[in-house]
Amino acid sequence: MKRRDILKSGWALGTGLAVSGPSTMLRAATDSAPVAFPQNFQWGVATAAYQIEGGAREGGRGPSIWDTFSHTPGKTRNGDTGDVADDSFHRWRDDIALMKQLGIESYRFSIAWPRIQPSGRGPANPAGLDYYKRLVDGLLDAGIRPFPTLYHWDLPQALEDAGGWPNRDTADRMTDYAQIMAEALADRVTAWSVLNEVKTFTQAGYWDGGMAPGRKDPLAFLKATHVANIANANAFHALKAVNPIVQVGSAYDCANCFPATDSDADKAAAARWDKMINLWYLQATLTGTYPELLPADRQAELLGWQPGDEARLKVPLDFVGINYYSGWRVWDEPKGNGIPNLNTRAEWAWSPRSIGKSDFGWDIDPPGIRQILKRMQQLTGSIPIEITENGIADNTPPGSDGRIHDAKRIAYLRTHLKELRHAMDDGVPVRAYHLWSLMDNFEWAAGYSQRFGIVHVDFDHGQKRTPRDSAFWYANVIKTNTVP
Ligand code: GBH
Repeated sequence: MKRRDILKSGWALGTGLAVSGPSTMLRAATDSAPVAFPQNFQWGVATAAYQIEGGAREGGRGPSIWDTFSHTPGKTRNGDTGDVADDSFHRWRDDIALMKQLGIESYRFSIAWPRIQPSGRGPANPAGLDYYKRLVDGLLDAGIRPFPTLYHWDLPQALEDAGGWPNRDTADRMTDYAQIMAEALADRVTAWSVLNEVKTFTQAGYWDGGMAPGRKDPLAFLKATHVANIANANAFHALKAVNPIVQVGSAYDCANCFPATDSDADKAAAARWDKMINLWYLQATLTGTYPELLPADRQAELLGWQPGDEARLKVPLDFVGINYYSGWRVWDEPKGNGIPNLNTRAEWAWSPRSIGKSDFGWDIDPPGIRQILKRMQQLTGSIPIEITENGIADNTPPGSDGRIHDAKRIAYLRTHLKELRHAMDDGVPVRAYHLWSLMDNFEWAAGYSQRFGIVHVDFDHGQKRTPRDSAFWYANVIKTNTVP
């Protein structure tokens, strides 16, 4: 079967499923000639507040669920925390200078809610606002588009103490926070992203417990999904109310779902998992409805659905952000998994056409980015798409020549960007790409063990930044607007 046909077999089903194919053929397909990108395509990098800022107790910042979680023994690798991280709270000028040097055009960063509202409610903390105003002004001076995310997982601890994401009040708190930020930055920010990976923070935070706040309650997870979807729409309205011309979207972690075997049961399970992870959030936002998955007669109760919620969920996003890394392997699980009707077991970071693994152990599947974009476009149609994250953990240490030859990262970027360009040829309206990440940072539960940066950070020696080979490679892609 040809690669196109492999992908088509997934699209035709409308499920994002695909069957495996010989990986050598896929490699050949992506190793061809250089590809040029459209003139106005935007090249960016991404980071997130808790992963890079440090300054955890400075500037009046309150505690977030990630402070609590990372300071709880056994939750993160080596007990690592974001207390200092990359110290970007103090070194942001250097970071901007570095980006300028590399020719970065768009910087996706996140705003720490607990810097703005230390207890998640009430008036804004001026020192917190000042930090982001200076950052945004610095970016504009450097000719870089500031592209803030309102929520990249650092919920004020006080809001978790009040029930967290399963508590409907959190969606209203989000409205206030979004309004504060819109008023503070409306004259200088033209593109906003509301939530980062609502699937990951609800699922890992409330169902499997591997991330903050670390709860293991499938029914709380379901409620959290609905509250977060409403919060997403609330923030959209709040941002638009202050300045209707701003572009507002959200970043969704989308992934291909591969049945573990050819059995009909596993294929059906993969289709259910696809609804749960790829549609449950984005479809709710774009249409006000959930995919058919939960028992129909229990859905309202399971979600805490209230009359009028369809209108509360639905907003016309200006763009859709997609984070892509790897895929899921999915089995039917007749015993169930705590979510009524879902009956799946799913393993993250797998692909039947893997061409190798990242240092994090995630399967590398470059055609997967084209496949997932085609799959999501069934829902998003002509709405512009921004790749809000894509990248790889490549932990290659500095060489004896002082340089860092991260060849695996360069190969990853080259193949994924070419597949992305193919998706654009297929008609997917992608207008920007943000590489995760500008620099090594606090990789959540994995602590500092996984390095995603095109810039190396020496955490033992004053957070010294050293661009890797991939940084120079990416700078050249940006300069030439072409992937070699
Ligand atoms: C992104 O998430 C994050 O946005 C970013 O902060 C992070 O540093 C980067 O990627 C690299 O990891 O935990 O059950 O959901 C990572 C995306 C996380 C999504 C793991 C799938 C699967 C297991 N993935 N998740 S679960």
